[in-house]
Amino acid sequence: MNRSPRRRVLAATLSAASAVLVASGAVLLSAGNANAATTLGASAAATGRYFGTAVAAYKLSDSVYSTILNREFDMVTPENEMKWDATEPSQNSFSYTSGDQIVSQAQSHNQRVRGHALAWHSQQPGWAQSLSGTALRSAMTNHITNVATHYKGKIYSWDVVNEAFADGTSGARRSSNLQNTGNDWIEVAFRTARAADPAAKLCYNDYNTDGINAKSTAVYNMVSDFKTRGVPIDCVGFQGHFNSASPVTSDIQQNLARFAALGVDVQITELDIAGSGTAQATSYSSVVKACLAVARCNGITVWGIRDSDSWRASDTPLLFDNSGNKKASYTAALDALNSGGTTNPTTSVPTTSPTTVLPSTSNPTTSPPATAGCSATVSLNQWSGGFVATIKVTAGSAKINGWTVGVTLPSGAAVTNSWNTTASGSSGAVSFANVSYNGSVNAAASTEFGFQGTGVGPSATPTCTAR
Ligand code: G2I
Repeated sequence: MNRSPRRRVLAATLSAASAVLVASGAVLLSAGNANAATTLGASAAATGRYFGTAVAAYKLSDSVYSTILNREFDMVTPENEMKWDATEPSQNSFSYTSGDQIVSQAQSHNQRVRGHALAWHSQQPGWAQSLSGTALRSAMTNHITNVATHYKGKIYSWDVVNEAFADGTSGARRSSNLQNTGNDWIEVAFRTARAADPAAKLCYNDYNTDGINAKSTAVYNMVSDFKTRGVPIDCVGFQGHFNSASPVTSDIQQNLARFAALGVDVQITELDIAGSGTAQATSYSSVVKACLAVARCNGITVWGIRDSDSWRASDTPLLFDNSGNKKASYTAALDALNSGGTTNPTTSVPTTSPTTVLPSTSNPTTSPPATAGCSATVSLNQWSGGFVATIKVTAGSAKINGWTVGVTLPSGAAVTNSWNTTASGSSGAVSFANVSYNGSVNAAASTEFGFQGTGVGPSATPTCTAR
């Protein structure tokens, strides 16, 4: 995508509007909700969603950058560190140092990771660019198997295939060396990723697909076909790169909803909006609201933290200025998140594993206690030898400020990894407490956490104790 000249013009045009906005900033400031969360991650978590950002490993030592990252965000996408050129610079020789750095910093701050990207026509290492046919196809599957296996258990979702459709009205696949290996390369990539990391959600990701158009309809038709034929796909990412030539349009919500109706989760994955001031803030607000209006839109990721971190820095497209100050667009996004939306986004179901949502009456001895100000339900993705449990915590008739969920694991089962929670114990009776950003849950609202384990997943309704 090469839109920088266009976007620079827009930024210049809007600079005057920005000054006006600063003077009248109250227009965009808090809506006055007493329960409003004060960070993007906490506010998104109150409706069961995440708020993420692209992260560059080499910036983690910048304290302004890392302070904002760890305060505001609960999902990270490595901006370049997990791409093919970074992870396999020579054929079958893998390099994970920078990707590992991002993962370990995310884990130590209770942030989940969106892996990006296993198969893409761009940012391929030179050796792959010169391959074709069966040699390229097997290099692709070897790459996916190795990278997804290396990060197994640490990735919430993978962009398995990125940007495989052509721009314009053709609805065709983008021509690329990967496409030239045969039209089935995308489904082969998804099946290979599922085999390597069965617990990761597997996403298709693209740009200029945010609204309803020929390109998004072509992706829609592919996802529909995959669901019909059992190709394992769990989610679709909409990059959300907007500017004056490709503005936020009102059919984003409708587009997200039509994909969600196919049985996949949907996410905004690389949001940035060229501009400044009121116009930019209003656009951010409308994208956030579109996601909140769709139950299966379970997360939003912006493509960088400060404007200066953006790949298109001259467009000033992000939520923080070059010094790390919150922009009007930040406040607009936060206010939109705090205005609520559909809660309890459903969890996507890997097509190869059945999901069981256990009725709350399944085991009277472990039903939520009558005194609790919260309740919890479990949704299981179970396969032979392992499982992922997603637990939904729902506040009762009053806001809660913290929660602890008790889960009894069957004999032989053990927790190996968890997210959005602090686990105590790993087998038998295990308890899971909220972390800093998801303890506060409004009345009747929900938040989600999860854990992965070996053996058989929990079969009884969890208990929930509120604070
Ligand atoms: O908006 C751009 C994004 C479109 N969707 C897929 C994303 O993966 C893509 O990200 C951008 C990164 O933000 C850039 O940082 O992808 C670019 C490459 O396609 C990245 O740019 C590259 C530069 O082209 C290289 O010269 C540089 O070595 O970043 C590399 C690492 O800094």
